[in-house]
Amino acid sequence: MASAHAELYRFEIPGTASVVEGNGGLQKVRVTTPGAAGEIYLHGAHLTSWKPAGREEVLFLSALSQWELGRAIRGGVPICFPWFGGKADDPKAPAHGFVRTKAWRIESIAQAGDGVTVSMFTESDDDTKRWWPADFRLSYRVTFASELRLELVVTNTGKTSLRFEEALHAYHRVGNILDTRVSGLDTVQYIDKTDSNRKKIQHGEIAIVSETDRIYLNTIDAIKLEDPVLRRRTHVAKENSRTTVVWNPGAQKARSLSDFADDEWIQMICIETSNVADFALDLAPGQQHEMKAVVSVAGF
Ligand code: TA6
Repeated sequence: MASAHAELYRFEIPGTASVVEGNGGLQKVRVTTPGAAGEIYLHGAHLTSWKPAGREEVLFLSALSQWELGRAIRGGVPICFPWFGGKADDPKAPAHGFVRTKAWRIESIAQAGDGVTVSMFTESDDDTKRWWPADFRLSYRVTFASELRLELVVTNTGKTSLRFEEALHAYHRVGNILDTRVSGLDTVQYIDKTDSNRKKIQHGEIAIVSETDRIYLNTIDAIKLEDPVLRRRTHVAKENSRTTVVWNPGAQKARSLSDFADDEWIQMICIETSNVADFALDLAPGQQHEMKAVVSVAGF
């Protein structure tokens, strides 16, 4: 065990980035820089905290989240890959794919302007091939600074083309979802997963009053969250992503989630930079695809 820890400690930057034991004994990288503080677990390369300097926590984390191997953390930014939601041809397969419950490894930790970039990776192995026969490598670069930059790079290391879905399933913390408004998707077509996957058109801003589960299609635009309770505007820009998922469980579904308190639906909204559904991606052997999200916040 000591050698494993030594393997991790060599990445530390004294006074800036340390590898520590987090919840449930799971290891995480804790970052403290002039631009921001934050943390990311090696379990699922799961980002769980980003606090820009002088501001409150931006990400939501459920008080009832489980912290154990084989279980996804509830909140932060789960990585969905290589499928989104249930696996179409295998109801027993884990929801949102298998990388959010996989042990990732640290590739590097490096200072980047007023922040720090933590890079992690994971690769196909016998376990992943139980569910999906492809050879792949995932690299995930998270830059904790006055803005949060997320870059997910998929490499096809096999000899045949692969088709995959991907999502950065980001849980944003809000003061009260009933007062929060989401803009940037006006006139965009979406799949309404609460209404038999019917395709509809968004008119104006999104207001959330009950379960909302929508895949917005063929949209490359930034999303804006206006939170009058926390007096905060959040901006989510993206690159190489053609879909955006918006999700809030509402009161009824919240009660059915064992790792989510009944009243927590009021304090969160998922804005998911993604390539899913009609916009799943094909990658030729040896090719790479990089999806990027950039989150910034301002007060008002
Ligand atoms: O992104 C929205 C969604 O697909 C919802 O349908 C809901 O299932 C949510 O993800 C959470 O999924 P999880 O498997 O993390 O409970």
